[in-house]
Amino acid sequence: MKQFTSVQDISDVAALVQEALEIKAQPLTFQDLGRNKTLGLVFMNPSLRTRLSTQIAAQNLGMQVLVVNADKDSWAMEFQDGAVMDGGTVEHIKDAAPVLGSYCDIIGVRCFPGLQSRDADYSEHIMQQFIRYTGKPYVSLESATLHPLQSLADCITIQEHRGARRPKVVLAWAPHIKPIPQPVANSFSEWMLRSDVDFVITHPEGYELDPKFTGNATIEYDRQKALQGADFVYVKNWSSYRDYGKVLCTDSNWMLTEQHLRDAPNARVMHCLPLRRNVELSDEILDGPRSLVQQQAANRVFAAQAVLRRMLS
Ligand code: SN0
Repeated sequence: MKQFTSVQDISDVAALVQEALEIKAQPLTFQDLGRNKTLGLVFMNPSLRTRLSTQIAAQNLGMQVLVVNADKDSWAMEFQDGAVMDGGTVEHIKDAAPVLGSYCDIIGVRCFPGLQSRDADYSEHIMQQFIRYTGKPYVSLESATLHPLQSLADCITIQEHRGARRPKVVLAWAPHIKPIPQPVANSFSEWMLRSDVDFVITHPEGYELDPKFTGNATIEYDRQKALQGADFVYVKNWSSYRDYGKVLCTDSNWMLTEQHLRDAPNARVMHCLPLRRNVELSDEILDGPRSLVQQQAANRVFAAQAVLRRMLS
């Protein structure tokens, strides 16, 4: 595998989930596979789980890891082709990326969207330039539109906690205090459409995601109806795709509480973290037996390890 940027890079989702579960049972089985190989992680934005879980995964495979916090301790990078660089940016991606490529065997990059221009963000021009100019296998640490390592960890978590019958999975929009990008929701949708689940998305009108990622998923604007009989409820805020980057709804009733789950007695609740307690999700859910957020975070290691293992093999 040369690239992990989307579920489209995976032909066999269920097999990859299975591989991750096998790695979870015995994380050090392939500890020589990555010997003398270097993974370079570039963060244009903050990270806790992605950073640490990917480092642990690489370590478990015997790799060396280099981390660059490009938002802080390296040179401000220019991504515009033909730019006259007489302003704040110091070096062009065309010059910086080949350097990373020469030092590393696999490159991972986190590059959030700017939420100013939908066309620019959805063209993934930053990620595409990293792929092109490093010339090395590439793993997305969350791009402008997708967060595949998170979604793989979510699939692993659902697989571990599902019963025998096909589960009902609901992606439920929740409020936030500021505009948040769409990648986690886009990505979860495209992975759910490739999984053995019934998938429903619920959000206020105006929050429809890019149909490129939601395909023929059911959209139910009545959240109470959407939640009926749910087995998994994935809570997430995102800003509008239609009115790009805008916050259209601040109704605090969209925060998920126990009260909203009265018709879903067995529902387990998921969130990728970080999350705003008592804005997106209530304390009673997070601190209670329904919550799977810590299990999801723990599974980030095995998601990253399954992907890196395929890249090294
Ligand atoms: C990011 C997002 O895409 O939702 C990263 C999630 C892994 N989340 C945020 O930016 C949250 C920021 C905040 O202030 O709550």
